[in-house]
Amino acid sequence: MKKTLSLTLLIVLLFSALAGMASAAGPLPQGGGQEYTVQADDWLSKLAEKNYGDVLAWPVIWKATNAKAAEDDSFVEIPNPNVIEVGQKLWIPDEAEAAQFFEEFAAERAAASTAGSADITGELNVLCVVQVEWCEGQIAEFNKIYPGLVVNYVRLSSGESLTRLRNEAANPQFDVWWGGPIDSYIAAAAEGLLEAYDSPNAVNLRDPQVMKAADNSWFGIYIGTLGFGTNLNYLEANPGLAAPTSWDDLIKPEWKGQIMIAHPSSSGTSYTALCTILQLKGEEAGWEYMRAFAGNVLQFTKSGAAPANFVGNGEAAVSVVFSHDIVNQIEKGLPLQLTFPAEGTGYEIGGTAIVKGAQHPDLAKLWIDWALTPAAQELGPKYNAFQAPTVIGAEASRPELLEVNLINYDFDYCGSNKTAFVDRFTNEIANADALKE
Ligand code: S7P
Repeated sequence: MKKTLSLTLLIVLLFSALAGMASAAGPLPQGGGQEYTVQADDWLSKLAEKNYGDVLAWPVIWKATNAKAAEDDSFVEIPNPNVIEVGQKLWIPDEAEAAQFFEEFAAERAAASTAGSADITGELNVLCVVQVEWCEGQIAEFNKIYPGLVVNYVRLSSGESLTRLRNEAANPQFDVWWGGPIDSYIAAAAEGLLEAYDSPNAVNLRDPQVMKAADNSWFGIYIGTLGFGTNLNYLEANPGLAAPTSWDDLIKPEWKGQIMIAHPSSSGTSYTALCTILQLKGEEAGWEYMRAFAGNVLQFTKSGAAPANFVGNGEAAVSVVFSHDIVNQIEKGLPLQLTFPAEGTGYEIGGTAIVKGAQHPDLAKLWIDWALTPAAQELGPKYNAFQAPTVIGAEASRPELLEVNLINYDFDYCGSNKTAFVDRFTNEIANADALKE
């Protein structure tokens, strides 16, 4: 199955939780529910979409079937919702029951956040890809529930972190990789750099089909959309100009030398933008566009979020960055206007994974379990990180960042072509010799 997350799904992510689920659903079974026998190629979220018009209602069928199994021998308990067998009997509850099951499930997941333990000791090494403030904040929060652990971290951009994992494959220095778009995780998994882990908290994911690897080698922990951040002072000084609202605006002559973006070899943000263009325009026209776009770029940076800061400080007029990183700079007082391309923008699912051959795999598992709890995922805004969470029971701090026109971003396509696309960009469009730090 292709890993894509549709606009509908993203909108549903925001509005279908808890009590909203039943009213947002489609043709709910009426009059006490019904039995269903599993067919080949069925999975719970697919059945949830068919019966309730909402892929995210899958926990309802899971919970309802397990409740039936407790009182009726013809039903079998489903221990792992990702595994259902052909011929197995499921229970599809009616509207009222479905809403009740969903509410119970969400409350249960919120309450199941890791309790932690002071007795666990040791050292955990984290390869952290989000902004330093969030890396440090998240580690401090983890340490509150595991005070006996010494947690070390290094912050690198996505591409750099993937290179680091490749270089250290024979002697891994990191236990856990946290943050950065899953394109890099898909590439890393294909190269055997990640360790599969069947986390008990993967059940919290809103859509496990899309938000984790089928083999549990990585998990999605947040969602972010690409946007444009334009310097308001520049617009004021150039009254004929308006902030761009289309990818095509960025290749117009008026923005020559006024655009900043990271280089896709180092940055996951920039790679998301590159792969967005290749999907929106098709590969041939996409590469042509990238050539014109690069002609308007003042300078490529190493870090994906940095252009928002540089542009906010007047070094250029427009930055192409994840929208939550633009919001971060606006919150800090920089004069930026956030806009989105009307024809559609790309987005990320941020990932986390255990590194293959990690020296402290059991401690890495504690990190992953915790990262998949609503409590951990709701911490972002405290550390100026405004991505949307991926787990049930955690609310998005800035839902409006997802309420934009999104392309049907194909993570498998972007992940499996990452090395080839980055090499082509570097060889044919712009080398990575003098990236701005
Ligand atoms: O700042 C948070 C964030 O935008 O950083 C990640 C980003 O890929 C890391 O930066 P690079 O572009 O430099 O790789 C995103 O996953 C995350 O949302």
